[in-house]
Amino acid sequence: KGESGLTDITALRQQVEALQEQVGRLLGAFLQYKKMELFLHGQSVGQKVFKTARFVKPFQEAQQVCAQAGGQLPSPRSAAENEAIQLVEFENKGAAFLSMTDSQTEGKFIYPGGESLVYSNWASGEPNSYGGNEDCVEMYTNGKWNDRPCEVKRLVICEF
Ligand code: 293
Ligand code: CA
Repeated sequence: KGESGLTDITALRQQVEALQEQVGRLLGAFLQYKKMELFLHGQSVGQKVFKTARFVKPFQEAQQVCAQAGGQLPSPRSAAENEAIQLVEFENKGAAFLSMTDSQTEGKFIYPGGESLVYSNWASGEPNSYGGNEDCVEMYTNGKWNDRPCEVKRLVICEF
């Protein structure tokens, strides 16, 4: 009995070693894919990844593009996240839509889930609801935000 117990431990040791090797190879392959995915059109910050579709769309269609891909439009909740989005814009030469709108209550911008903003980076004088029809938000390539009509076409960046 004592002997078969030792055999069991030896077998388990070998299985653990084999698993460690598999996890190591998996991690290597994962890091390779991560590099490839973020190359040129993506940025990762904390747990979030921002990636551009490299085309422009009006807000509603942009929203659908990101949802279809299993993501959502960018909701920068810190200066670091805002800067990551700005970098993606820089590489793709254009202002992008953010996720937030004040469609529900004029002047009160909220995230898609309904939560109030925890971070903002409005350009000076914004949001000004210019012309009375600016319920969406674009991020200029300098990182500052401006409310804009949802009908204009802006670079699609998704948050994953
Ligand atoms: C007005 C005044 C400009 C400002 C612009 C944007 C439009 O034209 O200074 O840049 O509105 O707020 O969304
Ligand atoms: Ca504006």
